[in-house]
Amino acid sequence: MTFDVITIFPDFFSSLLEHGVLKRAIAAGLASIRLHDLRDFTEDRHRTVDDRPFGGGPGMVFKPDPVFKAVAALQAGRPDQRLSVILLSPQGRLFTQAVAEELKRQDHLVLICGRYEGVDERIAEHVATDEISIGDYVLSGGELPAALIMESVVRLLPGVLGNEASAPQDSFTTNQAGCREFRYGLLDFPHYTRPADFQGWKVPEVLLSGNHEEIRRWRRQRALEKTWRRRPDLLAGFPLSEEDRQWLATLQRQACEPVVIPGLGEQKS
Ligand code: 9D3
Repeated sequence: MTFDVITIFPDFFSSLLEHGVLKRAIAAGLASIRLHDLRDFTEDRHRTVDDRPFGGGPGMVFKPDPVFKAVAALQAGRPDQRLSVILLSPQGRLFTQAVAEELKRQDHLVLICGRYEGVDERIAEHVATDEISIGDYVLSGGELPAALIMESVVRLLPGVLGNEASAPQDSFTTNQAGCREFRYGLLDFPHYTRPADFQGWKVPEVLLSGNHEEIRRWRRQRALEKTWRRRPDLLAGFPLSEEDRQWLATLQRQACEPVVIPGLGEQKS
């Protein structure tokens, strides 16, 4: 899989390519990441990539011409296929594991990293084929989002993590619109390793018991409980077993149970 990254900070990516999953995938010949300095596609002496916004307002906007030229140069190398061109922007569709699963099917992606107040809208309209945001928080540009997307897509490629035949098992559900959709499933259960007692903080007894059925049930209950408390949105799309439903009903009853505070409401004598 080939990623072509268009950025004014190509150096930002160098350490990422020297570590972890991206380094391994590149070394194994399963991914290649090519960095393109947007300023190389300018024509003026100052290598200008930005300009003031029409209509006024603060900040600067990426000019359309250098971005257009950068993508055109890449497209010229692949005249047979229309390239997938992703603009990273806060206005894009939200990046999720489902989007990563979708992108891993491509053999070539172009990633445009914006900066400043944004990119001339004509790039989003006429050059990009997709627009993606990584979440509802303000960053200074698309470089970190591009790196994040490459990391999460590359680790799904067959052979990268040694997961040659990693067929998705229980990861798909049907959403309200009736479409098959990826879900994380539940949040993970807690993990422990030795020592069984660390500074007086003990590992739950059940995990030391050797009773595999009890361990399975404990882990499932902890995963359900954590998901119910922190990410109830995930439960909406998750296929629950009858046992799961019973445990969630128990949690709900416990939560509705009035808290007993000894002595509360008693008259002082
Ligand atoms: C504070 C400026 N904002 C005014 C409402 C608009 C804005 C413009 C450009 C906010 C951030 C940016 C730069 N961000 C990205 O290019 C970006 C991004 C992000 O900020 N959050 C989540 N995903 C992404 S993908 C690209």
